[in-house]
Amino acid sequence: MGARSYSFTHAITRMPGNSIVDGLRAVDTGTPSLETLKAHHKDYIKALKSTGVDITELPALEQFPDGLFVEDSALCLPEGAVIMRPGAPSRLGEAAAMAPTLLQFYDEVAMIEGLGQGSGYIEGGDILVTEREILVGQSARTDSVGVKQLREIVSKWGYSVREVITPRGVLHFKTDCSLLDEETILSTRKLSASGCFEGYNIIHVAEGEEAAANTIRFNELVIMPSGFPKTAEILDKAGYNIREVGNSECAKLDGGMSCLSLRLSPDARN
Ligand code: CIR
Repeated sequence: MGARSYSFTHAITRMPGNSIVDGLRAVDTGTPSLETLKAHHKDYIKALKSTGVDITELPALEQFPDGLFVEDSALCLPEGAVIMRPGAPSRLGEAAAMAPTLLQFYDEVAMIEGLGQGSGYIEGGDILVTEREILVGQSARTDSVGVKQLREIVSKWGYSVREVITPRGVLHFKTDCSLLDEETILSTRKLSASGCFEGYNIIHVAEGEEAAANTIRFNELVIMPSGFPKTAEILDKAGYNIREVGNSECAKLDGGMSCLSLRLSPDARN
């Protein structure tokens, strides 16, 4: 097994439901087509599967329009999983709904608990796990209390958590960056300008292709949204094995490649 930050044996996805048309979005750019979204989702799963992993495909949860964006509901590490506490009130229940599935994989499933008044919140889209640390971007969905709770849980498993800032107006930290390998991050210029990736190699997405920053390194593949030819060329020239997947419909809901799966290697503890 290679680097633990991008080597996975399993992934969890959730089918989009009819309620997807009610999914959250910062700006309304039109109603997503369920048919096209389903076709893209199928291609996405095919790309994951092509690396030889087991995929758990969960059924749609109509009561949660954003339920297909499973990444936000949990953080999966080899040692255990942590159920998030989404900052979007309509998404709170999605996290709890993921617990039974995670319990099939892990002995240890921890939870970011509500603390009554002053409760923290945190979503998986704000968490970037690299080979040396866990970066968590404070955002409109993730606050310091949530980050502190996560730190308390994962430090027991030997991880260090660094709190950074998601740029204003950007939904999640990983909307603007992705891990490419042990040392390398793909980022927008806006995010890297904050200095949060000091000590890493940075590859910038091409100008005007900021939406290409949300990709995933998944085993040997870099799965990226289609329609960003300049960034695809940069990554290809840098030696990455790219797979492009349509994302036009999820993009209407501020979703991308990372949001659509939980990626895990539950048996990779050493
Ligand atoms: C939301 O606003 O919560 C969803 N419409 C999109 C979530 C995207 N998730 C992610 O980037 N991890």
